[in-house]
Amino acid sequence: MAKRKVEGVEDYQGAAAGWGALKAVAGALRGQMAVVNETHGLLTMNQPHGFDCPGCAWPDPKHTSSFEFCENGAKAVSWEATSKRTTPEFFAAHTVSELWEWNDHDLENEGRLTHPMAYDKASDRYVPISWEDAMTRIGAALRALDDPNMAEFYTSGRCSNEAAFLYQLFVREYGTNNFPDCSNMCHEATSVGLPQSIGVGKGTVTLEDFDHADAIFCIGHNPGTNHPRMLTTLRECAKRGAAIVSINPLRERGLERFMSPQHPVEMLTNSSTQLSSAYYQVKVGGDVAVLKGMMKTVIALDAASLAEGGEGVLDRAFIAEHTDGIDALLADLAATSWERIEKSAGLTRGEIEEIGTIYARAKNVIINYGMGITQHRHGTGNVQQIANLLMLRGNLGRPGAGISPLRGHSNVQGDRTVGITELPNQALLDGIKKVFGFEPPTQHGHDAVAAVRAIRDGRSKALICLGGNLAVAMSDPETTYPAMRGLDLAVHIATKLNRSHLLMAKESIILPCLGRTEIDVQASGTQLVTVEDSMSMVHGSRGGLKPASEHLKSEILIVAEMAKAALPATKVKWMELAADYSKIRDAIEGVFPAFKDYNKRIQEPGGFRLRNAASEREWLTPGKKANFLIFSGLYEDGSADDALTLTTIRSHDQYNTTIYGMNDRYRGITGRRDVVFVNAQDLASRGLQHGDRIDLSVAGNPARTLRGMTAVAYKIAQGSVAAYYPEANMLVALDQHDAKSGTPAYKSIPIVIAASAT
Ligand SMILES: Nc1nc2c(c(=O)[nH]1)N[C@H]1C(S)=C(S)[C@@H](COP(=O)(O)OP(=O)(O)OC[C@H]3O[C@@H](n4cnc5c(=O)[nH]c(N)nc54)[C@H](O)[C@@H]3O)O[C@H]1N2
Ligand SMILES: Nc1nc2c(c(=O)[nH]1)N[C@H]1C(S)=C(S)[C@@H](COP(=O)(O)OP(=O)(O)OC[C@H]3O[C@@H](n4cnc5c(=O)[nH]c(N)nc54)[C@H](O)[C@@H]3O)O[C@H]1N2
Ligand SMILES: [Mo]
Repeated sequence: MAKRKVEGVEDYQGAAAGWGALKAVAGALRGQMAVVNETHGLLTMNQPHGFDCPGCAWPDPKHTSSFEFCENGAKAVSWEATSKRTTPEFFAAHTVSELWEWNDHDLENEGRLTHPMAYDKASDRYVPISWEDAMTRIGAALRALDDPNMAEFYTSGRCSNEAAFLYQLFVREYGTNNFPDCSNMCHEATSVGLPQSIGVGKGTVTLEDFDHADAIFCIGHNPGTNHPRMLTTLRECAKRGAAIVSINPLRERGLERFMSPQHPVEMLTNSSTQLSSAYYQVKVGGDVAVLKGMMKTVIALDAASLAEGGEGVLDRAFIAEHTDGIDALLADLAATSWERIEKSAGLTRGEIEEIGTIYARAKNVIINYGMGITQHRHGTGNVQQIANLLMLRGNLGRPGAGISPLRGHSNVQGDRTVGITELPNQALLDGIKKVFGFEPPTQHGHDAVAAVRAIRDGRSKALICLGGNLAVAMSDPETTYPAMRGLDLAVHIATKLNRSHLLMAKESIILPCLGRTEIDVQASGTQLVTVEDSMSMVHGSRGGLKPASEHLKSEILIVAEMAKAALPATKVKWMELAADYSKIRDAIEGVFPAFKDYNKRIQEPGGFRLRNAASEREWLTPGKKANFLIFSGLYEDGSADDALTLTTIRSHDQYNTTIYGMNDRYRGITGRRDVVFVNAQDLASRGLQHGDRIDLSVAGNPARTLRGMTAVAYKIAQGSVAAYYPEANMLVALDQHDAKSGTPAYKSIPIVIAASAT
């Protein structure tokens, strides 16, 4: 049957990247930039003396390659380097109530913030405020709280190591460990799960390992959109003959085919490189089942090999010397039936055995994963089963093998490394005390969900945000929005206006900051900042563009001034540190020995790699071994029979809550975001059709209903549906999160769909 024609919905035929990407970049530049600056901005990105791309955390080959083309990197840069401005005149012309009605794209599309602004209730407008007054008010409000634990200090992962370090220092001297962080909504399942398994909460591979891998698994991530520079690496691997296996409910073009803009022959002949050698459309939330099925296959192949007099498939030497817990894992796998695995995975035993066999036959294996793994009620369990699978064949701590969580924000990993954590360890606390001479608080603080709960319950009255758009990124806007409107103080250090800034507290202040692309001049001269990528490489970033407004301050200076205003008896020389960022790096080195010779080592091309014990087979777990950990049972949703599982995903034209445009090219969507991707059979069995308007309700809780979405018949696993983040966040209750890590379950929401009532 021919598909019915639906406005803005078509099948996308092309490969990832290619001419469409070049066209999209040209469009992005035209839309945002004054022509003079564009080439400089783009050409210094990820160059030895340029700035780190704010797009994603995928590493660069030594930071010395010729300009690596990336469509979404170019969008991120042009969005920041735009010639548009959100000025005091703009705020004078629009009340906050009026701006609230604007959509997320239009708010940010007004351009860069230019002046510090404070909310004036009488006129319902943001009005200009001097930096001095802003700091005085913030300092007074923070000092007025009965308890420092009544304030929340959010971080979004774009800020540099230097800014993050100074921020945590300020917050700890102020007296709390309340550090809600974008990471809590992102890779927290990794940060909590991996240390228990292998003793470190980060990936173990380097870019060079990809040159030696025989099989590469991509589970629950979409590199064509979210880590586009990874496609170049995958392409090399595919050309070399390495197997690339994708496990994803949706057929993602970026995992299937990639036409490299750097390879003129491919561009000219319109050919492309096939990436995935195998693609398995797992049911949303079915990864534990797939991973257990793969492990069962490995065990069975091992037994068969031994029976034939072979040497087996398990890496027995590794397991004996380096691990604990294999017996419990074997017992758990034996007790898990194929029947249940097939049901939960939405794949047949034959298919899972195929994947398991590819894994078992490959000498060196890397497993990459993203939000499709972490943002579940069992996200930590997912991560730990990946570690188990790797450990069975000793695929950790040797060349060409390892675990590779794809981090989100470009410096989210670095922010964590330098102290943004609600659970400080003793070394961090001792380091701060030694270097700065004050006693940092030891009591555990709030993560993102806990912070919102505390704000909702009136236990926290102040919120400072170093970047981001917490209210929109967080689950459950119906809880989060009113909660934030009950604050006494809300401060947003930001580059662009967003919805979180429009949730008015008694006192609301916006502080505009420099972005990564801009020249940062302080008392000692032009400054450089540093960041850490997904593979623990730390390197410098130096902006080259003229700041968007003469009134902007760097995040570092803003934090320093805030600290000075809030802490009259401070022991830290804030202004000295802010005047010369190399002094901040010296302080970081003082607190964290891993940063030895920090200022010197960032001079090397490509920077330096922070040591990762697990990649040297040193296990920093209590038992000094890597642990096989059990996830009991499978993820089986107990909700109604007709329930589907909704996952929320990013379009190609968005950066988290920043909506660049309304297209999602690789999924064939143009000019709209109000779509839901559904398997054709799931539509048919409900009497629905491609293009129908439907409502999505949380199973068992019709009060949470997202109305009037358009159903798109899509190549998605049966039983699974997908919609865009953040539009679908109202379907995720605040309490729906991974019990172990607190990561909201943005990707496993039981829902029912029906023809729209509106
Ligand atoms: N251009 C751009 N780049 C970005 C971002 C952006 O928004 N735009 N965001 C940045 C950030 S903060 C992050 S965290 C990363 C996010 O990068 P990704 O992890 O790629 O993010 P998502 O779009 O959430 O998509 C995850 C993928 O998981 C799949 N998936 C969904 N549910 C499941 C499941 O249950 N199992 C499996 N196996 N797969 C599933 C989806 O189909 C999708 O392909 O990207 C970073 N880079
Ligand atoms: N349903 C659903 N929800 C999700 C997710 C999902 O997959 N599904 N993903 C989650 C994930 S992985 C993440 S990381 C979070 C993201 O959560 P956040 O990090 O809070 O959100 P962003 O959209 O990245 O923040 C955008 C804002 O950051 C500010 N900004 C941009 N650049 C800079 C800068 O250089 N400095 C400063 N100070 N501010 C800047 C701008 O004002 C902009 O409006 O969302 C989470 N929410
Ligand atoms: Mo993220």
